[in-house]
Formats: sequence, C-alpha cells, structure tokens
Amino acid sequence: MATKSPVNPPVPPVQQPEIDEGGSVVLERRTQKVPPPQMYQVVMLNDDYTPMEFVVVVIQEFFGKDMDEATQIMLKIHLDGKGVCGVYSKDVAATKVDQVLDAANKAGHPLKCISEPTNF
Ligand code: TYC
Repeated sequence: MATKSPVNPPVPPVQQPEIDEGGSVVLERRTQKVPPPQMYQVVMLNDDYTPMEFVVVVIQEFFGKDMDEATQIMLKIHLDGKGVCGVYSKDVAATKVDQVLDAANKAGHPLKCISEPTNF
C-alpha cells in the first residue's frame, strides 16, 4: 500500500534579514494577503407565462435546492420580480445561466436569468 507523504502547509515568505544598530538580526514574517475571488449570484427573473412548477423543478435541478426551498425562492421571484438562486464563481454562475436558459428554451418557456457580481 502506498504511504501518504505528509502535507506541508504553505509558508509565508520571509523578508531579507536586516541587522539593527545593536547588531541583532531582525526577521519579519509577512502574511501574504490574497483577496477572495469575486463571486457571482444567479438571479432569476419573473415573467407571466412560465409555469410555477417548471421554475420549482429548475431551481431544484440546477441549484441543488430541495422542494421547500425551491418553492420559497420561486414565490419570492413571483412576488418581487426577481430572486437569487445561488452564488458561485464567475464560470460556474455562467454555466448555471446557460443551463437554465437552455432548459427553458427547450420547454418553450420565456424564463430568464442573469448572473451579476455580488455586492457591486
Ligand atoms: N409568474 C409566473 C406565473 O405566475 C411564475 C414564475 C415564477 C415565473 C418565477 C418565472 O422566475 C419565475 N406562472
């Protein structure tokens, strides 16, 4: 059986050591700050024609929600005009939009959704 090699956590870079006036070595370990990636929310839009049942199934299928959650999101969209179905990286959000539009087109419904950056 293959043995696992120990996983070493990444070590932040260390500045060049400096020598202070008294001859002591001054070492500073700097933590690297990487900003979190911009996330995107997939927003579904209301319309007057797409059946509620279809929207609930789409939200379950493509956004991993259970029947109750999907129904609540659908009703929010129906009442407010739009609602967030999920938050993802840019590529994943774009794929979700494509999947929803594709399923809606194939079923002959005008359902629309968009992706937009969170807190813009
Ligand atoms: N308003 C639609 C109806 O009354 C239902 C609906 C809900 C449509 C959400 C789109 O994103 C939507 N049949």
